This record gives sequence, structure tokens and C-alpha cells, in this order.
Amino acid sequence: STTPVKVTVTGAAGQIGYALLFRIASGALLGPDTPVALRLLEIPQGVKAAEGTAMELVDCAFPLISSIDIFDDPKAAFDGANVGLLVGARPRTAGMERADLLSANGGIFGPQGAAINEGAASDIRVLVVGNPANTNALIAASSAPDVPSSRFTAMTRLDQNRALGQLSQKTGVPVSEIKKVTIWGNHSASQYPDIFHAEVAGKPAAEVINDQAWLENDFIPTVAKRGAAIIEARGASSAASAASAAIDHVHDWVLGTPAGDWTSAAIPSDGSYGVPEGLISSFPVTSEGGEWKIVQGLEISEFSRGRIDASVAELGEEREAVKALGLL
Ligand code: NAX
Repeated sequence: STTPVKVTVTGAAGQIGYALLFRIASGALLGPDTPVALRLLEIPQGVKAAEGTAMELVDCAFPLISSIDIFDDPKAAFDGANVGLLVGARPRTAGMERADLLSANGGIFGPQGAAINEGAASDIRVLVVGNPANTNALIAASSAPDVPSSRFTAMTRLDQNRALGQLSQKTGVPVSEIKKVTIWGNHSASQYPDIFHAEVAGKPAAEVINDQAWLENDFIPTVAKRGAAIIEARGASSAASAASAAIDHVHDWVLGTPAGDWTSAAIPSDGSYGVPEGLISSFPVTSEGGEWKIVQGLEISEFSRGRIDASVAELGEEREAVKALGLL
């Protein structure tokens, strides 16, 4: 198609934004034949830096970019948007209580959800990256009552990709031959990376690895705490890998997941696997025709059940906390 797809990126001047925009512009998000109209949203203090990034985007002469517009008003930024990448958020600072963090982010994702409700295109698809991502997505969705809630998702694809990377390093098998890994629950330290249905070079992953101690004491904490390890090593939080995961999430949502595999995304629960309806929780998912579908019928062991329940309980507590703050 020659009509550009309008992609709105919030937090465009941040470090994930800096890695993300060039990948979008290169065609990695929507494929090599789809022109993109970029719409960058920043807070007023971030506009000048976003203008600098836009200058560099112009200097790349990307053939797929039809326009680049910069906004500090969510209503204008989301007007006609087909894809929303909600990256900008309020980080937790020293001494900040959870309620402060949730209400500061409610002040961002509530108005952005309302702006999406008011002016986005009817096919709008939203990925929330900014933390706490699952609950921010819930707030945005609840501020957009006219948009199907299935259009609001949160990112656990970075966790998924981290799990694939760890499994590849452990087994020596390339990522391309590792399938059906799942992230369950919240994008937080409570998440559960599940390899019990995964395949490594066509064999059950748990059999190939056959090391429950490695799974419990090494793999799961390494994946769940990878963000902190990156900060420790790099002196800054994950940026290029987060951007790459955001690209993967939206790419697969719009263009579909490959046959014989699945991925993970935090999507509104329909009650599957005992996850309370409406919570935006990570599941094993496939995408077809632009819709995520939860992979059904997986057997959940007692070990997995405990881990899933713990992460889902945390999501329930976050939902109660934002309800109590009047943000839902
Ligand atoms: P930065 O602090 O580098 O950039 C954030 C940008 O957002 C800033 O330029 C800021 O001005 C802007 N911003 C703040 N409020 C805004 C608003 N209301 N509207 C528009 N823009 C706004 O952070 P960065 O490293 O890019 O990370 C962004 C978010 O991603 C953080 O919340 C971070 O916690 C989260 N992450 C989520 C991950 C995930 O897997 N879901 C992984 C990576 C990352 O940690």
C-alpha cells in the first residue's frame, strides 16, 4: 500500500526512542514496502532533543519515511495514529513509593489513552514499553472505552528474547532453532520464563537441558534480573535490546507469527490459565490477521503454576492500587 502508516512514538528523545526510530524508519517494524509517517511525542523539555533525532532521521534519507512530526500534546500526536509505541514514562526515583510511581504514570497513560480514544485510527494498535508496563497499559485501555481493549498490550518480548538468548548460550543451539518459550505474568522480577513447552533443535528443552537447578537458580533469575545486570555493566538501562523487542512485538502483531512457534506478549486476559479477566498479563501467543490469540491447552505443572500465580497476584495488586488511586 502507498498510504503511509502513522506511527506515534512517545518518549521519542529518550534512549529507547533513539534506538527505535531508526529501526522503524528502516522498514523493520512494518516491512520493506510500507511507508511510515512518524509522529514523535515528547514533554516540552524533550522537544529540542527530539528535533535533533528528527534531523538525523532526515540525514539517513530513509526511502520509507513520508513525514516526521514532533508534538508535546498527546491529542495532536495520536490524531489518526495506526500504531502507538508508548515508551515515555516516569521512572522510579530514590524515595518514591509505589503509589507515587503509579499515580505519576497514571498522569501520563490516562491522558494518552484518552487521546487515543478521541483521535486514533480505528485500527490503532498500542504497545506500552514504559514501566510499570502492564499496569500503564491497563490505565491507557481504561481511558479509551471506545477502543477494543485487545488493542492495548504491554511488552514482555524483551524478556522472551532474553530467555531465547540464555537458552541458546546454554545449549549451543542457535536461537533460530529454539521455539515455544513463554513469558508469563508481569514484566517485573516476578515474571516466569517457562521452558517446559519449549523445543531446542526439535527436542523438548527440559530434556535437552535436564538440569532443574540451573533452571531455578540460574536461568529464571538471570532472565528476570537481566535489566539490572545491563545497568550494572553498561551504566545505563537496556535500550537497543528494548527497541528491538518493541519492533518484534509490533511486527508479529501486524504481520503474524511464524507457523509452528509462538511468542509472548502481555495482553488483556480472557480468563485463560486462571489469570483474572482484564489483567494485562503475559501469555504464550500467536498472531493471525492482526489479532493476538492465547495458545490454549498447555499443561501447567505444579512448579509452573506456583510461578504464574505469584506474578499474576502482583498484577492483581497493581490493579487494586491504581483502582484505589482512582486511575481506573
Ligand atoms: P529515557 O529516560 O531515556 O527516555 C524516556 C523519555 O520519555 C524522555 O525523553 C522523557 O522526556 C520522555 N517522556 C516522559 N514523560 C513523557 C510523556 N508524558 N510524554 C512523552 N514523552 C515523555 O528512558 P528509556 O531508557 O528510553 O526507557 C523508557 C521506558 O522504558 C522506561 O519506563 C523504562 O523503564 C522502560 N523499559 C521497559 C522495558 C520492557 O521490557 N517493557 C525494558 C526497557 C526499559 O527499561
